Amino acid sequence: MINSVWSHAQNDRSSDKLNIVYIMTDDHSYQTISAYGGELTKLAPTPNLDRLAKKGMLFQRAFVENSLSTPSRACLMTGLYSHQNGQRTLFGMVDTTKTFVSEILQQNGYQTAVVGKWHMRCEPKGFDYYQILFDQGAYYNPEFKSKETGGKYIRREGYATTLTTDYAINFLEHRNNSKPFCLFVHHKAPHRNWMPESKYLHLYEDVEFPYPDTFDDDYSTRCEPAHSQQMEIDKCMTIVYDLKVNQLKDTEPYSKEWNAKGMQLSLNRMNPSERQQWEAAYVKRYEDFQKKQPVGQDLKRWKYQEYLKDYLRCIKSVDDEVGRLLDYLEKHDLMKNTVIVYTSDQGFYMGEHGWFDKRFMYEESFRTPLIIYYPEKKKNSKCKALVQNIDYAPTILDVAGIAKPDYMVGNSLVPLLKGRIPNEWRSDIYYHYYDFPAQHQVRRHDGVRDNRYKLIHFYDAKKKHLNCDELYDLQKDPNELNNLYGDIKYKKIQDRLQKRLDSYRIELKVDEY
Ligand code: SGN
Ligand code: CA
Repeated sequence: MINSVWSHAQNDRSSDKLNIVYIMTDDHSYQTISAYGGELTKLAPTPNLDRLAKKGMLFQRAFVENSLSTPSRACLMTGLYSHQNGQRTLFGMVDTTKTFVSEILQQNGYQTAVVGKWHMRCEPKGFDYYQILFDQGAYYNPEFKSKETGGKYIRREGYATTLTTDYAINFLEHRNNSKPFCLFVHHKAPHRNWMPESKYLHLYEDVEFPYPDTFDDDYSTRCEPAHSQQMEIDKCMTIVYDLKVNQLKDTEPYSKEWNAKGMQLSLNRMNPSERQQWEAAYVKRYEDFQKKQPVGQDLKRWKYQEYLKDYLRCIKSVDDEVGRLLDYLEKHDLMKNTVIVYTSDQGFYMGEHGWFDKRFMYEESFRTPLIIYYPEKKKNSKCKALVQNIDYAPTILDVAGIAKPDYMVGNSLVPLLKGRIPNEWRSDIYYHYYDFPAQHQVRRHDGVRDNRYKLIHFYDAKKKHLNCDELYDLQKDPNELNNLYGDIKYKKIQDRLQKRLDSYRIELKVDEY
């Protein structure tokens, strides 16, 4: 016994170098993490994410460079902006000649793994171990593929959030102890259509969630894109697919809404016991809907309440599973030499501006949660520096003691984690969204944000008359209701931001705007 412990310890060179556990959820809003202090979290707290925040650093100004899944993942892997790595839109394709951060880690002696949602069209590159979901992944009994399944996706019994954590722990259990590791844990949850785990189907059943200040925004002062988007809870959130009122008879209103069949396919994945528990829970919602027959503002509010219940139930499972992973790391004495990141591929609207989904450069979707634990560094601290997902690859490399390649544009967050904001730290960030026309119809735009102001340029490369701009003073107007573009009082600021936006476009060789 003693011998085997001794030989294990002798082989365990992983403690020389820091390990990395990077956890990323899909569409998790900072508004629904208690450590960020939002109203919703008073009713739906996240104790395990808070536990991580208490041990580490909470970034209050963390942003993405393109608020969509595959672009965000390509940015993480390459350390490049969308136009540099090729993944501009959801269905686009990352340029696979670019080196992935996982490849660099591998070449430098790290053992690498990714579990859960991969989502990109290319195969995982630079991973010793992977267990990845098919496309967006399913919540119930989803298909995963690994090196061992010969490229085939195989159905696994269980709930996506739990299975993803199982695979993460499986990697940790069987890893090569003589090497440091980097493990990417990419959850499907809480992505649309927000299907909760069986044990949480009744959670928050009697809770009434507060409405955001901008719930009934009429977009006056904003230009065309805020009016023409298709992400309003009111008009675009569907009764059957999004809100699971799947008991409607074919003759009843809403029964043939968009993607009602998609809901059926999701239900068909369940085993009889899961299906029974599901029906027992959602028949109540159906009855409530039939009884109230809500229309107009009542319908919008009814949808919002039910949307939040499902979304927050999915978050509850995420929080539990993050807790399970932290327990594992603690139990195996890995907290002393492991950096732990928690983030999302972008933010999400929880009814702000009347919306769900993301894509816009407005705060709720542009910002993303970011919590980082760095062993023995500042505990329970908050950081207000402007950081962006282009910084993640350089940070991971820095943690691993590997020099950042010249082509990477972001900066390592390690100095910040050690409690120091370098003098030359950036004072603004660049954003660019490309996916139009596409689902939710958010127009293409780019823009710049500094610590106080934001300038957004919406464009249509073909129809110049659709081009328009918005300017916000985030200090005076954090909800971005008051577009100041063209306001003479803000001319100096507008000119300054325009100049900065122009210089970003030149510097980064942006080819459309
Ligand atoms: C799916 C969703 C959209 C969502 C995109 C992108 N529709 O297409 O609502 O905007 O994913 O999300 S659904 O009917 O399939 O649920 S992302 O997080 O992958 O970028
Ligand atoms: Ca996403």
